[in-house]
This record gives sequence, C-alpha cells and structure tokens, in this order.
Amino acid sequence: MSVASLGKNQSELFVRDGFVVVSGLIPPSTVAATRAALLEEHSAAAQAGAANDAARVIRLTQLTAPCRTDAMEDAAAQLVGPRFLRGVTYSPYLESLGTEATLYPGFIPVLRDPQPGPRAFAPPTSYHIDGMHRVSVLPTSLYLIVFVYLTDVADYGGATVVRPGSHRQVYDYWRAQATPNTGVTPDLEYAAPLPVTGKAGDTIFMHYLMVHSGSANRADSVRVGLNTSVVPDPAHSYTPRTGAPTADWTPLDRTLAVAE
Ligand SMILES: O=C(O)CCC(=O)C(=O)O
Repeated sequence: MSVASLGKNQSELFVRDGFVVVSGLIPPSTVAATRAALLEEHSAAAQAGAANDAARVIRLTQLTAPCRTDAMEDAAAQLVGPRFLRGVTYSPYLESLGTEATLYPGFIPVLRDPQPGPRAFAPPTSYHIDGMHRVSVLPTSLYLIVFVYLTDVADYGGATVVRPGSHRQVYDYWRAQATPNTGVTPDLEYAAPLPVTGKAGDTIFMHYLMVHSGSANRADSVRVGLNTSVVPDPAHSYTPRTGAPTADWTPLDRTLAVAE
C-alpha cells in the first residue's frame, strides 16, 4: 500500500480541532476481513455468554494487528514526528480490566450493539481524556489516540464524539495550574459535541489531550470500531517548541508551542 501523505489542510485541522479523519490507510480487503472476523467472534461470544475479560481482548488484538498498516504509521509520523513505537498500543481500557500497562500489537476492538431509540444523535452526558491517570501536560505516555471504523458510521450510529479544540483548552488550563491533572477531565466551556461520521476504513487521529466519548448506536447493525494509541519512544522525551514556527515543526509541536 502506498505511503499516505497528509494534506496541508489535514495537518491544519489537527492543529486547530485536535483530531483529523484520514481515509485510505488500510486496504479494503483487510477492513472487510477484520470486520468479518470480529463480528463472528462477537456473535459467538454473545451466544456463549463469554465475559469481556482481558484474556479475550488480548486475543482479539491479534486479529486486528493487520489494520495497523505502514501507511497508518506514516500518517502518525507526519502528525507527531518519528519518535514513537510502531505497531503497538498502550490501552487504558485493558489496564482497567486488570492488565499491566503493557504494550500490545494492533488495536482494541470496540463493538457497539444497536440500542433502542430514535434514529438521531444522542449527545453523551460524560466525556473523558484517555488514560487520565497517566496523562501529563506534555506527552509522556501517549501522543495520539487512534480510532478506526470498520463499518460505515452515521452520527446516530455509535459515532465517536469529540469536543473540537479541547486539546488546546486542556493544555492551557493545565499549564496554568500549580498541580495539573488531578485525574479528572477538566470541566471547561468546550465546543459543542461533534459526532465524527465516517466510512469503513476511516481512521481518526486524536491529540492525546482530546476530550471525547463514545455514543449510543441507534442504527440497526453493530458498529465495529478499533482503538489504538501512538506511544512516545521512551528513549526520547518531548520538549515543547518555542519561538516562531519553522518548517520542521510537526502539527503536534504546533499544538504544544509555548511563548519564549
Ligand atoms: O468507541 C468509541 O467511539 C469511543 C470510545 C472511547 O471513548 C474510548 O475508548 O476512549
């Protein structure tokens, strides 16, 4: 698959809004095969009444690994630079199921069954920043949160919901605090919730400080999604840029720039 190049507009959207949707990073045959395998497992697990425990989720990460393509890594590198660990995810969700904070290949599947209710977007009532107990003002444990849709997703169909611009609000807010990040997503005047619609195969790259949520699936089929992260290479700590931006600044650098 050819190496994707993000357009200037996509980089600008990431800087301004804190997220960007990129198409064409996963071959359609891989999207279809992974979706089919996950739906088959989902239906078998429902019939067997299988618990959604860590062992099951870890097994499923193996099924999803082909979706983390070189093109996806290259797109991530265009957003945050090359100093991240390719192919692996740190998952706050798996950690919440009792695993160590280990790195896993690929993605965590996030399947949402249809729920009764009107076919209309129902804004979530609570929002979060992923991995709050690890996230710090500067990127130490996460650079990007990444979601992939393996089904077409309408606004009412279990879309991921973002608060555009919240990455900058949280960054500015925490930088002004004596003891930033008390483990709670700050309650700020965020922009209206935006359900991110997309086609099967679309990838949503999100800034690590993005305030977001899942939402109810009011469509009539299962929403198949994947969640991974782009994790900094621990050998290289991140230093924010100062001064006037130059051509070598990444979009991430631009979101974290500080005055001299
Ligand atoms: O499944 C989604 O669309 C979002 C889920 C979510 O917010 C998360 O995994 O952090």
